[in-house]
Amino acid sequence: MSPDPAFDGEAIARGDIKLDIGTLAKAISWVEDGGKLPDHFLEAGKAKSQTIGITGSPGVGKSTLTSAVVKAIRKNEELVAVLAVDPSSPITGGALLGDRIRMQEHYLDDGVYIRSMGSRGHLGGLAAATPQAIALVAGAGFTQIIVETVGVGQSEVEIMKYVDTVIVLLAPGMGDGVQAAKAGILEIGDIYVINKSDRDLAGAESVASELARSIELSPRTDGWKPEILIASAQENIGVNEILGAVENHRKWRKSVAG
Ligand SMILES: Nc1nc2c(ncn2[C@@H]2O[C@H](COP(=O)(O)OP(=O)(O)OP(=O)(O)O)[C@@H](O)[C@H]2O)c(=O)[nH]1
Ligand SMILES: [Mg+2]
Repeated sequence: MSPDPAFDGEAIARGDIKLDIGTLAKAISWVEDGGKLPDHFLEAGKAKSQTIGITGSPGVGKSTLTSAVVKAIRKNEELVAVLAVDPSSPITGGALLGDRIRMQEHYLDDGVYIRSMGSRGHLGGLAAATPQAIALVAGAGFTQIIVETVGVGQSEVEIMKYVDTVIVLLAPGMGDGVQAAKAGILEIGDIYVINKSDRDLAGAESVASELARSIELSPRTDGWKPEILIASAQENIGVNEILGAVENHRKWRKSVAG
């Protein structure tokens, strides 16, 4: 589809097209279809929002954790947007339905904006649309933004470049997965969360220590030491600690930015 001619990047940036809930949905479709916002608008969006990316294998609990984090953020009355990015398949009914169910307690809350984004067949397009969608929701006043994406390939690594803090979700029994995923998601995590610890605490601890060893062996060149946390999104265990780690990372980023 070609971008909707009713939209114009410069007009949005100037504020001539007001970003309210109704326009937002259409404007995000417009960037998905290839519409382009000016760079200064993207920069402004970045400056006024805090973005958290949540990635990890299918079914690891990303949407459940997102929902728990949204709930925690809403306690402070802050506006929060969720962009659920699904690059895995053009037919996404299953996963998106899952996301809907997981997030349904927030659907009646005006302070929460939830939007699914699909690849429409080309992954590069989704990676390009993500920072623009972030700028749009930021422009509409949603200053806390969570981007959920399935961590299976290169396009997710790309998408995660556009967020301030990346949370990589793992689950017990994924020890081998940690090895296998090393080249991919293990490069991008600022925070690692071993979820589903309610099911297998010892298993979660063993994934955590294996991860700690891997990180020890190949420390990051930027000086940030990724935090490793054990949680249960479903039981709401460890969610405040996760937000604490996000805050630590934010402070660190500020300190290195000078
Ligand atoms: N026991 C347990 N189950 C969990 C936990 N977190 C999520 N689940 C369950 O795991 C399943 C998948 O959860 P989702 O939150 O949809 O996982 P997801 O990573 O978003 O899945 P996709 O978006 O499809 O990749 C659901 O049945 C959840 O109820 C947890 O902490 N403990
Ligand atoms: Mg999900």
